Amino acid sequence: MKIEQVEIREIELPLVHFFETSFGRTTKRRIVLVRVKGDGLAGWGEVTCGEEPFYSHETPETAWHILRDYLIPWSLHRKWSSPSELAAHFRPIRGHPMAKAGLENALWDIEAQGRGIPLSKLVGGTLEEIPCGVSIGIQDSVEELLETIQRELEAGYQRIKVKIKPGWDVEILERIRSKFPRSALMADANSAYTLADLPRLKMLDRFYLMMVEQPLGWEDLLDHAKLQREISTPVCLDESIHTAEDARKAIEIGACKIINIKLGRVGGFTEARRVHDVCRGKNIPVWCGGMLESGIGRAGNIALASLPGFNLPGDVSASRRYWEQDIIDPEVEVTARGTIRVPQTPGFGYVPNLDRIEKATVRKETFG
Ligand code: OSB
Ligand code: MG
Repeated sequence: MKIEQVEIREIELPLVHFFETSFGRTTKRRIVLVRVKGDGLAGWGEVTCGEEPFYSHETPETAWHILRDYLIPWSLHRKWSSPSELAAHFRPIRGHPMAKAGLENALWDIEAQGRGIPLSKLVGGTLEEIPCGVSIGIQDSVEELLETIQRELEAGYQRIKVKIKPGWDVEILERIRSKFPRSALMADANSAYTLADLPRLKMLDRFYLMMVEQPLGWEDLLDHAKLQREISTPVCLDESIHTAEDARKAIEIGACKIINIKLGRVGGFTEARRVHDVCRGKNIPVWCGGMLESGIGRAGNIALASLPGFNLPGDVSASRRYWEQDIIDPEVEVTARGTIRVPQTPGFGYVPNLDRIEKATVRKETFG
């Protein structure tokens, strides 16, 4: 496949409800989309970074810079025999996995279209339906949180994830457990604690959570291993796992019992599949995380979550939880049993709504 043209654009999409984590509140997403033309086809990818360098160092601005000045010049007008070659070619550029994933994943879309098969099949997916959970941000009050949980459980979602931070943790979980004693529940701290909080973190064991996600430092493995020895709740790593090598090391030292795989955080499908394979070989369950993606990134997540090792419900949920109107047709919908059907049409399986994308665009640059 030859890359003939690359277009990057930034779109702005307001969230239907704000999303708050230990690092802050988001009300409107700024999303960089990548469209690649090659072999007479067009493929799409999404850069999943946050607006601010709080989840990771990447922002729409850094992604734009790295795409424009490195990734696009390094790949344009060249021939690639597989999208995986791109990941290897980009290796000298340190970091910036989300910018890399935006471009690489567009190539996977083209490759799937060219072969006339769904993206999920191309990347090795086997599930036809993926189990879904929801990630619920910090709310203005516990009552609002409890109402939201109730609504999502009624919609059929198979597990609830709530965000925690010091001051919004044990008391909140107590309230949730007294109202929903039997629901599959987990908590994500987005690195809001340190080992000095060990007494507090030990209290989490009272709530028989499926797991606690990324309680400690965003690049830490060692302290997570120390913590895991002190608590019975399984530790799941998100922020700390950037590569398959990170996953191997984390598992080896006992830093986690579960891993959240995000396409952007690990740099695209090539590395995401490697992380999946390492975990599968060690019997470590994985699930697909989310980054408040538009339909384009969401479609990639659905394909990833169809791989055989994804045996826990992920954070991939319906478009309508995020957007008034998504930028793909049809929108992503969730069945009453809390699953998403993996699309079976060639490519990423949904149609980008060019009209809506154009209306949301705030800047655009074309290369080649
Ligand atoms: O830590 O998983 C996270 C959103 C933005 C940044 C980090 C995270 C999240 C989520 C939301 O939990 C997942 C989603 O619904 O897309
Ligand atoms: Mg997380």
